[in-house]
Amino acid sequence: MLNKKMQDALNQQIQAELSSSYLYLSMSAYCEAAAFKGFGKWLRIQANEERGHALKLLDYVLSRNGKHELKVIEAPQAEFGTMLQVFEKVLEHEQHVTALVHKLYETAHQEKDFATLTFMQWYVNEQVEEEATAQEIVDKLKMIGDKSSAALYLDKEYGKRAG
Ligand code: OFO
Repeated sequence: MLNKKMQDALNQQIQAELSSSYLYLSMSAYCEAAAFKGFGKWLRIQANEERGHALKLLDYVLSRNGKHELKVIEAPQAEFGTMLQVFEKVLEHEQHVTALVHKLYETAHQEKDFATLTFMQWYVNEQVEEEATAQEIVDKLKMIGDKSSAALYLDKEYGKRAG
């Protein structure tokens, strides 16, 4: 059974993951509307992944006989600027999520909740991968500068992401 502190922290993280999903869905729509369909698709898949992260946490809370508490999800912004600015925002957001995941991991450690500690390891690893991927896209977009043909090539490449 989860203690109250751990349960609250996990419910808070469900909200953070759903907020990420909502933010990426907004970014996806923004890219689509700006004719960057590949980045739009990439971000739509990312939005679905974040929702998956939230569901995994929810299932975990339930499996530990905890009480779920779904919180309000604020509306995300709708305008993001250039593609570089879009992905700089993705990177910044992932760094923020990493800090939240680490905080949750730390709480599990303090509470000596070893099951949650083990469960959260997956999220710690996932964040390493997600930050690296976002950083790579930012680096490539910086590299191409304002060459629109290169931007379209990258858009096509990232649009190959499979769900
Ligand atoms: Fe990339 O945020 Fe989920 O964990």
